Amino acid sequence: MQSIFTTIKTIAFEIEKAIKTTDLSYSTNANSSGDEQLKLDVLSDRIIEKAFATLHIVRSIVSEEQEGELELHTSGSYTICYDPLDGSSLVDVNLSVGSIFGIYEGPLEASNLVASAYVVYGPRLELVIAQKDKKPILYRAVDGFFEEIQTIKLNEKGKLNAPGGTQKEWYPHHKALIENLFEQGYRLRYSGGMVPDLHQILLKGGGLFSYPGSVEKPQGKLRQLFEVIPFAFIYEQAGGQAIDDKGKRLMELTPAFPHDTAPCFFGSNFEIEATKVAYGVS
Ligand code: AHM
Ligand code: MG
Repeated sequence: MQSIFTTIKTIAFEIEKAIKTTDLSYSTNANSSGDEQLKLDVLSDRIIEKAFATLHIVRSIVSEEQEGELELHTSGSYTICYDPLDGSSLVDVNLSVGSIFGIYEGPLEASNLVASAYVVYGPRLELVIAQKDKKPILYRAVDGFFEEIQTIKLNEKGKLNAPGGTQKEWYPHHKALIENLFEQGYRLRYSGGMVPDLHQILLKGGGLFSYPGSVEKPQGKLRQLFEVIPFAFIYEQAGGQAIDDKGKRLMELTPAFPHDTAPCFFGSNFEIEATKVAYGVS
């Protein structure tokens, strides 16, 4: 597993460089979710595929930017599901973006996730790695190397509220949850990039990040394998919770297809309990 983390560190430096040097025009393709792909999405995807192709313990990879699973080494044990450049449409306005990695051993379901990691490309380059039975660890790039900075632990209750989705499509009970948190003094912190938004809540002690379902999109937008499950694992390892709109742990999800999405709520315990009450699933 260490070789996977070492490879992710190398990938982080390469993608950071690509963000700074690649033009921001569209490629001629769309991905499986129908999003137009930037040249930068395609390049980040290639960087990751090329890097994992050299690692024999990696059996296969599944990318948000590609249709299905790509076999790499039949003798390998791990499948890595990744979003090469989450929030890439924010690069042109110079906001932070990220890469997300879920490392699975066995069939692609949340209970088989053994580790996850994300990279934040912001004013500084940071990496968080989570493994079973350990608090997630924050690393920061200094002079071309990642230095360990701290372990990450959520407080029981936070102060931040990051509500995703389109407000006019929110269900009334969801709107009530979000408004109720603001009435209690929570502050809005939402950039439109799930990596920096979830990172901020983790490092500032807690709060709620939500991306709900709606009448138009009952299953929300965020993808289970590459986005939802890797972050659910990190939030649980940090002492928080991560649930869907039925109050089920996101770590119990089994996607039917690689690009399946799910409504999702990540937070410290107080805010997730409030979500369960608002959704009538406590
Ligand atoms: P992407 O993988 O195409 O970049 O989409 C994921 C991003 C998340 O980072 C963010 O939370 C969400 O999309 C915001 O989407 P929207 O602005 O459509 O609500
Ligand atoms: Mg994404």
